[in-house]
Amino acid sequence: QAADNPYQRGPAPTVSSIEASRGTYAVSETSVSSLVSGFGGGTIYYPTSTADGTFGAVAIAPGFTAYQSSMAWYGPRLASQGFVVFTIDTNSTMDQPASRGDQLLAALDYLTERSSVRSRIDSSRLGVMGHSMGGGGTLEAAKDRPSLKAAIPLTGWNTDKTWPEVRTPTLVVGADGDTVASVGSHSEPFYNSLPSTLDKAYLELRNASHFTPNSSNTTIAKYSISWLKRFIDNDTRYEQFLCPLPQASLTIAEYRGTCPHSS
Ligand code: 9J3
Ligand code: ZN
Repeated sequence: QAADNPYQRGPAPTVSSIEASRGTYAVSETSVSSLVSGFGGGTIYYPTSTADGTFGAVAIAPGFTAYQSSMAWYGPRLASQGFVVFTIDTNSTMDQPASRGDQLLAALDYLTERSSVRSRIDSSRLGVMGHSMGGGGTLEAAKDRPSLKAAIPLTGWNTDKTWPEVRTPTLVVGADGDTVASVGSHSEPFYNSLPSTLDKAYLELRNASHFTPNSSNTTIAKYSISWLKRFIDNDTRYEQFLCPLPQASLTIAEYRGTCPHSS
């Protein structure tokens, strides 16, 4: 760990390291019972070693009718880069975005206060992610808890299109071919309504669908890792992947954002 940033974890990143299927940390996992209160249980993925001190943490919610299994690939992918990752089930698969936001926050509280890995977590450095209604819930959680360091809604869905209240650096991920939560009705207004002074970005995946975030995806992974590292760990070594803004490409239909970053 560098003396100038006590939160920095892992080696200096490269394009290959953020695109890789795994980072440098071996990962362990532990299940959390569905009988806990406030959310539906889940799976915690965490770096096995305690030699590098504590880690930031992120809770991840699935979409409408879906389970933690739909988000399982993020567990080892992100934890191996140096985060504690909690993929959750919701109390009911029918829960709406506001409830999913409350459940993400309950999961973070469980993770930092009661879980078996609580001593491995820096409870001041937390983030949220989610798919579809879980992405809508991600915005709800950020709105309700401004101390969160990073938020990433993935093909998010919400009837609330306006998020000027958010103070958490937010990476909005949309899919160009999404017919369930079309970018024109969801991700784009979400991004546009976030404060112009906020560190925010909009990544529109090319040739992608509403369900693209449910399978391993290198573009989602590399920018999610960079966003979490930059804003949960304050790791400016990852700034190079976010600013200047990534160009449109075979996998990126559009990328917008606020550079340079202000936090
Ligand atoms: O979580 C989602 O996949 C939400 C999309 C949806 O079906 O909303 C309509 C009620
Ligand atoms: Zn609103």
